[in-house]
Amino acid sequence: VKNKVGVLVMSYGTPESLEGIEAYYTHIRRGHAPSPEQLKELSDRYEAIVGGVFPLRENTNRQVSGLQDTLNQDNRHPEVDFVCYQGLKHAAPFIEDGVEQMAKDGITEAVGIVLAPHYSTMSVGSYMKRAQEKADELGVHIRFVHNYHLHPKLIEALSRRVSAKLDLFEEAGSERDKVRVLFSAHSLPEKILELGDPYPEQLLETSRAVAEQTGVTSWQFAWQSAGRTSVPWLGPDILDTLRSLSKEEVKDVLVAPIGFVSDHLEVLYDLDIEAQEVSKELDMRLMRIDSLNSDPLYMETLCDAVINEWEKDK
Ligand code: FEC
Repeated sequence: VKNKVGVLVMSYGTPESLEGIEAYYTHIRRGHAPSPEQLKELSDRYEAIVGGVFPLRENTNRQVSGLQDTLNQDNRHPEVDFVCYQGLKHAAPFIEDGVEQMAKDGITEAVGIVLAPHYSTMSVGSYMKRAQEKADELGVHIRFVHNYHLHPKLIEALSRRVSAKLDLFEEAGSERDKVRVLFSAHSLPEKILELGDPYPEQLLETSRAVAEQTGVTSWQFAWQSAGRTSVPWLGPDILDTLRSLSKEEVKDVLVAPIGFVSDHLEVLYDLDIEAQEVSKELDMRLMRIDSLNSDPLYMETLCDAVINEWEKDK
């Protein structure tokens, strides 16, 4: 019998249906229900996106099963059976449900990984904290992958996507070197800076590595999808950046949302609808790199990160 090792694969989570948006939004807001206007605004955004109303759920399912297959095809540890469990931050199955299911299946040894490459106390750190608490309660020994933002296969997968879209710009008659590449990620409240959070620096490290590998010299970083709260969020915001690029007479922009790994609201609405609209008004050509979804190179990145973390205990 093979030794079973649990892999807790954590992701943001999305509602099950339009009726589920209120409960989901209330969870994100730590138990505070949204106003009817806020709820309508969010529901409208979900209804506007293409590719299904809640593509994140299916994409996460595919990533989790893809990772499990990749782990078990990897020949470093034939004696181990890696079993993946999903744990979502704001929807069922919640992070705690995933840990509980592992414990029910008799698993005592596990590795946790988040489907987001960069570490922040407010993102990856908060997933880890919840998983650790539940694991301690149930006697599951769990270790965590903190980040994998410079894994060579991740950089390769992102670089291929940037190059593919630069080819399209060329085919459309633009000059490759004149395309401004805008790397982006989810903004967070500015207070993370006081905590010495590594998130902004790790994002710049990924951006630099991809720029280097693709030979891109004209690039910058912008934040997107800042929350609708009264506290200040990290900037510059991507929409403001588009407006200032237009003043510099930049005509072609390629957005590379390196902080995200899947097609979901923040990409399909905030970039493909909202940022596209702004770029049209500014008479710019805007393209975005394809999301990683279950690209084999991304699955191999996750697989490698999990195995390396697990081996630290051996
Ligand atoms: O497609 C989907 O259904 C889900 C898309 C989705 C992803 C996502 C990723 C991240 N978020 C992060 C931080 C915050 C903070 C707040 C916040 C709020 C929202 C709201 C929606 C939402 N987020 Fe999200 N996020 C996604 C969706 N997010 C909807 C609520 C309405 C709104 O503000 O737009 C503010 C919460 C608060 O008030 O305290 C902070 C971070 C990520 C990327 C890392 C990760 O995936 O964990 C960071 C996908």
